[in-house]
Amino acid sequence: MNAQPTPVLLPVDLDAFWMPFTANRHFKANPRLLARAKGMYYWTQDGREVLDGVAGLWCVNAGHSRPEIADAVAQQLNTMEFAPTFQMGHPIAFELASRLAALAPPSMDRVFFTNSGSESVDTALKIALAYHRARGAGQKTRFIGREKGYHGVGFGGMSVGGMVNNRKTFSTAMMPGVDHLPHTLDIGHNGFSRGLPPWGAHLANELERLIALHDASNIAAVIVEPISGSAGVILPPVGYLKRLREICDKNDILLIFDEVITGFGRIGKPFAAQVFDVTPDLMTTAKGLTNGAIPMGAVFAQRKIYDAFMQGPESAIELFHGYTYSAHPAACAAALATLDIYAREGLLTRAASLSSQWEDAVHSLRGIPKVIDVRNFGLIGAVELEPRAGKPGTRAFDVFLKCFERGVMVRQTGDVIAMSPPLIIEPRQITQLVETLGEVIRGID
Ligand code: PXG
Repeated sequence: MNAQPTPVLLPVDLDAFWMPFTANRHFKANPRLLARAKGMYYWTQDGREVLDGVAGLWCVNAGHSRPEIADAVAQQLNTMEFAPTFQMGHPIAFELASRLAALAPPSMDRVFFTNSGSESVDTALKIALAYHRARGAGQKTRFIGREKGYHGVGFGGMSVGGMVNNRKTFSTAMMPGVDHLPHTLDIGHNGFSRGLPPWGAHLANELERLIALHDASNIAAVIVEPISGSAGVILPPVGYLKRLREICDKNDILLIFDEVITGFGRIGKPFAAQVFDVTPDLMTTAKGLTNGAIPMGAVFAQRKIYDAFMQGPESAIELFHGYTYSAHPAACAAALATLDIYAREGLLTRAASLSSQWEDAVHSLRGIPKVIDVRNFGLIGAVELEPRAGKPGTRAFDVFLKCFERGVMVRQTGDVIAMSPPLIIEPRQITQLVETLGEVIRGID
């Protein structure tokens, strides 16, 4: 990549922007400003090249600044910048839904559009409640999430999520009627597993315990990420997801897969449901849907769920839910252009062909002092560091900062460094990413 650095002026004032999920004071004292991006790289405002090891935030699967997407969005904005989708429609919304349905597991061919992962999750939870009610089982209202799960920051997603920092401040505002399965991270049994960990399928049986406690007649749905991302990459033990599916089937409970990070090729097929051969009832997506270019999310529903709503008078609204920007024309244009790129460049299956090199690369970090686990699947990798005594998270945060100084962007959560590069990554860039990370970890106290 030999793009010319364009000088970008430092903003005069960093005070007004209240940054999300950021240590604002630390950042504003030491700003890391990104000014441009192309392909596998960002450039900082002072012109330094930074290899993107995390696809922005798990979203830029086809690499940065794709002109096909920019052109499609520009053309759409010049043709019709907005059109309502409440009691109206516009053609590319329907085209996009059909294209998405064709990528999804066979029976998941109904698509509800949102603007983010958080909205997708809240939408899926509401569809689950309304579905049961539509079939005369309106008492099925409880949800089951999982410890360490991340389902965005809406009240619903936060409640079924299981990350304590995201929950503790809002404890009294949690949605009622939610239980959590145990998470599946167990370094003692599974440390340094390559791919899926062998131990832990039985943890899915905890669902039976919760069913025995509440009775299946009260439970609407179970929601899990097939692979947890935000919590520091937690993989499903071999057989675990199939077991969850079986228990849900037996008890008339919907299974929701949150595929916000695993969707759109991250682990070698369009969706994790296909990789793990487990079809959920609802699937939440966002991020890679538009390559991160325009905010958009989508909830995929089994046809039987949609059909359950299509009762009653034909002129009546079946689901009182939707967003002003559901299927926004610019987002639809971005998504269609993104799907074209994915198809043309084979990106939705590219992670499968790179995954063994990726696995070898990330596992080469085993043996470095302070590395207590390495995890990988598809084009996802994580390195867990021993926390500093009394200062959890600071070691990995320092690794993140040092990597950025050395021209590599990784993601830090707790004492875990996560990596999820754009799916266009080349083998030499995998080497650069992992070698830089290894050198930085070796040099950190
Ligand atoms: N579900 C999952 C599984 C996610 O990973 C969301 C829902 C929420 O999406 P929105 O678009 O509302 O942010 C996410 C978001 C990280 C990281 O550090 C992960 C996310 C966002 C920011 C950082 O891994 N995932």
